[in-house]
Amino acid sequence: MTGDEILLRKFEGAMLGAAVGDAIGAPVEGFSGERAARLYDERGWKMVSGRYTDDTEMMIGVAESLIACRGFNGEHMAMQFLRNYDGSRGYGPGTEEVFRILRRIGCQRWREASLSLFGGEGSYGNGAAMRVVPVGLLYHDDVNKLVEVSYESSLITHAHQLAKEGAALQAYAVALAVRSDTGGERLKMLRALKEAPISSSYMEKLSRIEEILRMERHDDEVRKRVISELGNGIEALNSVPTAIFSFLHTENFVESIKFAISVGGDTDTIAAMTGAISGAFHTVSEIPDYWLTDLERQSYIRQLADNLHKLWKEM
Ligand code: F2R
Ligand code: MG
Repeated sequence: MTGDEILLRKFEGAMLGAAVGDAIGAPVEGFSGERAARLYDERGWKMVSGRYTDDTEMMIGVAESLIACRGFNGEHMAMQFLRNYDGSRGYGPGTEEVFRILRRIGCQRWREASLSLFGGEGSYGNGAAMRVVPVGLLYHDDVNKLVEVSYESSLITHAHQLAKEGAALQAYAVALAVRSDTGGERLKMLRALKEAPISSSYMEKLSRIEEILRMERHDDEVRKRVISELGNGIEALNSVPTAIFSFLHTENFVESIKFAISVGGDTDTIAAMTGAISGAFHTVSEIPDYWLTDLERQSYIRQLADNLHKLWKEM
């Protein structure tokens, strides 16, 4: 396989990996880790329905807009989010409020809508990080642009610094996974992540990841420390580091998704972000057919990945 063919498989792995993680996590969102893992153990880890949620719907919007505009255009991306919006996908209340504001003031004022939320500090939810995969792919070899577009695309719905940094960290993890060779050493990736422009809150989480990774493996203890020290919540700070850990701690795509589900909580988003990093690292070839065939709109998501790869080559 040529380097370019491998790269294409990494782009497809990231986009489809995110959607697969989202669809697997959705039916067990809010469950404890034990309950979520038990449900899937009983059904041999077959998907329940293959239906994706807001995570994938918004990731599709980011990809469609980057492709149509050949790069970031805030007004267009905000319009694309509104065009794609399906209220049955389980959006966060803050994001739905931003959509109402955007409909009222117009998408040309996309920079303003998210600023009024939560008493003016903006949302620190993980809604910007969960959809950022296409940014990590398109700018995988240009970290300054990657950070800039992660922040700008976050601002459409999430103005809080922790939400924007979480998105940049997730995009950078995807980019590093794209750049790594599949036999590469994972701890190198963790060291590289520490070079990202992130505040002490995220830096502290990355140090915790390193400590937990060094533990002698006793899965229940590892899981307990992940939940209490990294988190399994809806906040970017309590979910992006958990997704990074789920990838670093495991050997292949399937195990990374199983681990992400087994921490419980915001399972669709943690598994989506894990699936994006893991799929980018291991390539689409490692995502089992029994997950891909059940996934809603899998051929369209693959086509978006292919178009992002084509755009990256033309840039
Ligand atoms: N929302 C869900 N799942 C529940 C679905 C219920 C739904 N009604 C249904 O069943 O159909 N999942 C999705 O939400 C997460 C992403 O959320 P996002 O887009 O970041 O939303 P939001 O509302 O901006 O933030 C989430 C919550 O975090 C708290 N919060 C955020 N910023 C805050 C601040 N500055 N101060 C205080 N609290 C803040 C709020 O409780 C927000 O509502 C993903 O899991 C996605 O899948
Ligand atoms: Mg969701």
